[in-house]
Amino acid sequence: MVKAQTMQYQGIIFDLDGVICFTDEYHYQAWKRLADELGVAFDREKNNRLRGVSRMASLDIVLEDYPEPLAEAEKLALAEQKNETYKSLLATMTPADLPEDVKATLLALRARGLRLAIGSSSKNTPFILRQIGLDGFFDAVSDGNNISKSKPDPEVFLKAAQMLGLEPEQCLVVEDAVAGAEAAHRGGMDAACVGDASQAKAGTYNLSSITELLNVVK
Ligand code: B16
Ligand code: MG
Repeated sequence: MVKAQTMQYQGIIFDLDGVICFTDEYHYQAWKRLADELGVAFDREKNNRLRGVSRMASLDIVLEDYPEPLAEAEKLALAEQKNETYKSLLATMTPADLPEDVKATLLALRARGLRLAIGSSSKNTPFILRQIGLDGFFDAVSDGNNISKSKPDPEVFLKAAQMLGLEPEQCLVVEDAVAGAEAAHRGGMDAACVGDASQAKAGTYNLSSITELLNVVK
């Protein structure tokens, strides 16, 4: 999967949760509260399986050990309950929750003339970007509100590339989820991975910090 070192990317598509900001901890807390109420086991290992996965697909994973099947309407209500908890945690975020290394990396990439986009499965993307002071910063935002298939399907990244006016192979995806890295590859894009996906060696580049992006991208 490693491309030539001379690869010139023109656009960088950033996953949001787990890359730009650490809302993954809030997802964990919100799912944990729901799981405790339902009496099903839920831990950080299981939470890792939810990275990049849509809200309803995440619920199915949370309910794996639930003793009886639930009707669609009940599942929608549970997903909504989790989302309300999650949103109340997001409401506590401020621009101070944008990590300094992420901010510095974004500004350095922009100064190099790269086009920058978000490619996130989250329907809460606009709210999160406002909370951390990045509303209007990106050249394109593709998120859970404009896709019909979640990662590992490449739809969210292909739409981001299209919004940037670039071909998939001109874009580099930055991801923390194995499902997200797979989505990038299936869309014909390279992936630079951090966190969980980097540990799993799921990327074209497996980084130990986001600032290493500045070595990968010209
Ligand atoms: P929401 P990403 C993903 O965001 C999260 O990693 C995943 O855990 C979550 O289930 C999904 O968004 C949907 O989020 O419930 O807010 O619509 O990593 O693709 O930025
Ligand atoms: Mg993520």
